[in-house]
Amino acid sequence: MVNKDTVDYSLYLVTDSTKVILGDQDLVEVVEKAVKGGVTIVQYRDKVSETRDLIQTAKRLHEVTQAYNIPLLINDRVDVALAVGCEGVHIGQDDIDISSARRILGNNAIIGVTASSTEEALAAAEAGANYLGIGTVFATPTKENTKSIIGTAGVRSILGALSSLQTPPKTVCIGGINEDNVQRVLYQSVSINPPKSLDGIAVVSAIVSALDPEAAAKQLRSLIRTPPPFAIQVKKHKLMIEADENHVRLDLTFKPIVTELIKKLVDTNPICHNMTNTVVQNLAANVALAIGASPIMSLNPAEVPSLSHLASSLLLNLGTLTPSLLPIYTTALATYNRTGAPTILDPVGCGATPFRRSAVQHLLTHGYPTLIKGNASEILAVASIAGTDNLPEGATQRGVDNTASLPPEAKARVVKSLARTLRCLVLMTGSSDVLSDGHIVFSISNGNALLGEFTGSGCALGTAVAAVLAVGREDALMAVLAGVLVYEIAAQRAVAGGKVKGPGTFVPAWLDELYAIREETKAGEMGWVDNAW
Ligand code: 3NM
Ligand code: MG
Repeated sequence: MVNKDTVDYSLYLVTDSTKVILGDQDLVEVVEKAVKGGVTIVQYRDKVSETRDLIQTAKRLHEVTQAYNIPLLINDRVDVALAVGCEGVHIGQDDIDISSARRILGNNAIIGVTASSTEEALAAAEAGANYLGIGTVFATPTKENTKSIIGTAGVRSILGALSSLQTPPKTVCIGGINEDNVQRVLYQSVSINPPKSLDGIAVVSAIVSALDPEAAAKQLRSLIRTPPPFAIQVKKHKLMIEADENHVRLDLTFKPIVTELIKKLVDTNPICHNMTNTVVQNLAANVALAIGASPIMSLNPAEVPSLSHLASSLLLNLGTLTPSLLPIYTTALATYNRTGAPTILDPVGCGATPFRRSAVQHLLTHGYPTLIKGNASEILAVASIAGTDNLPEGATQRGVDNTASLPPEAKARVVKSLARTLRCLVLMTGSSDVLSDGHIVFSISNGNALLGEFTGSGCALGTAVAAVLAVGREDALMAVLAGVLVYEIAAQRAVAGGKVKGPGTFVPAWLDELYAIREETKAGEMGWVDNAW
């Protein structure tokens, strides 16, 4: 007997009886293989067969699921569920209402409901749904004319709304989930504060269309249990002294951590894949070289698969992004996500045009960045796209330059809350740079105003940080801090040299100092970091 209150929703199989998905396979055989592979709950969804056949197939399916002690639910057809005596139904928004289904099937039945918005989710919870099928996450050929594609951000906001309920229903998400994205979907859809994650994922084609449904189910089960390779790693250092809720002051002991990371960069000379804008490619490559990385500035989609094995980090800079480049960036991000290498998203001018906003939304739907780096306007724009709570009023952006002026507390709040929402690192640059992993916030006040007097300095910072992250993924927060410090301390040293007259003389002097820090580090001299405050 299946107990409705202890059902395992982790790998939920929905069947399909159309030729395109099922092919010549026997449905019951496919389901049996899938259950053997580790499917934990099955929904018989058949929009084509006659009622007599529905009942017959459902009975055969029920024999299989009973043998494995997992529930069988019927899509839409309460009558079929009743005839078969299986564990329940799954109903869509246009099907029978929940309380009628409950009245017919009784208290022990499992009743699941499709929800694609917080309103639908809360209404179904209120009406007593045992679980929700949240979707459509990604557009899928399996179900045409889906109502709305909500992405992981949509799932996250539904989970956020449910988290306030005393006894929320269980949740799975559906639509385009497969081996490639399942870990990312589970990771990115978590709603923080209070934490609420999905109880499982529901798939059709990832299992039914697989060459080997048993192996596919087994693989999905194992992926569900494992955190994604890119899951952010932040070491806990005892050295940080919490100054107040939003700020962490570093005492001097952080310096060896930072210098060690730079030493590792200089010693290992990692390959860093930069997909950046045409304005700054040359400067960014020179900065990467000067600090000790080996940059590859390739926008070629044909090279992404091989570079993703060669390179230790990926920078995506949206400065001169075009519609034809966007799918290339998207594929690159997803490809590096599979290797686990750190990825850096620089959403240049994000709020400035609808194209840039939708590009960022697209990238965040189909991939995961380890770090999002931008000026105040850009970070505010990303925060609004990501649905971060409590944004300051009137955050706007013209062009690509920073127009947002925020008090330091507001900056800290936005950066921290975006990092929490997306479970990544966020760096907001400015006269003071603000960096957070969603838990702690650093302010870094190094640098020189001349960095703002030539084009591409912000983009080059993204490249510098990508270089340190390439060797520092096990200590990602400190790697970003190290990248910012090297870059900004070199600027201070360039100006302190006394020969800089303006931006024209600054850039070469700055490159010289980045190079000098690299050579000092190679020689074991770590004094450069003493300029950090
Ligand atoms: N319901 P696949 S999407 C059956 O959004 C179904 O409610 C959806 O198929 C919804 O795993 C969907 O092959 C099809 O993408 C999911
Ligand atoms: Mg339906």
